[in-house]
Amino acid sequence: MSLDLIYFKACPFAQRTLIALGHLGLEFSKTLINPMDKPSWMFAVSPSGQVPLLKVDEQEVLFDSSVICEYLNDTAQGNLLLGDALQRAKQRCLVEFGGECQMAFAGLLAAPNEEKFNQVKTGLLKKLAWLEAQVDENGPLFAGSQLSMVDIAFAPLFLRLQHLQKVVPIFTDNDLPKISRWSMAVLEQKAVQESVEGDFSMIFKMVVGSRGKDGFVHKQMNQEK
Ligand SMILES: N[C@@H](CCC(=O)N[C@@H](CS)C(=O)NCC(=O)O)C(=O)O
Repeated sequence: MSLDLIYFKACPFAQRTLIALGHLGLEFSKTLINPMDKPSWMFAVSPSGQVPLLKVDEQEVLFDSSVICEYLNDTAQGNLLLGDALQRAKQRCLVEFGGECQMAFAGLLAAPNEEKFNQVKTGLLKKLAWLEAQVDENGPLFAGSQLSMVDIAFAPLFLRLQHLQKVVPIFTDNDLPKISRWSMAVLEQKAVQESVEGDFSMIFKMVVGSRGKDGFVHKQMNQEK
């Protein structure tokens, strides 16, 4: 079987699939796309024109990171989804929620001024406060010691929050102790570290400079220099 991942370098959803591929030990190739210059063939296989896409055996194409991660898990007979049908469904709910949190994070970068930034931040913190209550008491990962689909779903957000917090504080360890501990454990995972190509601080700067050009975060970042 051949697997080709079609992705943008800075895409958090593509990063989820890279983590799953690495963790599950599957062999794959990668096709890097420039988001500013998408090839026309992409629209034939991706109705939304989004990445990640997974080409299987050079024929079938799957889209949506959560679907791709589940397919990879099934293919490798992995155990990224744990427990009975209801427990697995609950993990899928959290994966979906991870996407919502990621979109809220994108809103922070895009905020044109401090007022809008604080408004979006309040929304994100509300989501994270709900999430805090769902995290395993002992950790270190979401549901204990084993990496799961929920860890993979949130890993890209945790990485981006870590970099954003160097520029603008969002929350402290005391505000969200379980998420803080969980995110540290997730970012220490080998598959998470290997999912980043090159220096992520440079990638993050590039994203802020394009997605959030002249916005609040961009200005704060430039003031830092
Ligand atoms: N729900 C999708 C979201 C994917 C997504 O938002 N991808 C972004 C890049 S991070 C994209 O392709 N954006 C390009 C566009 O919308 O034109 C998933 O989980 O795969």
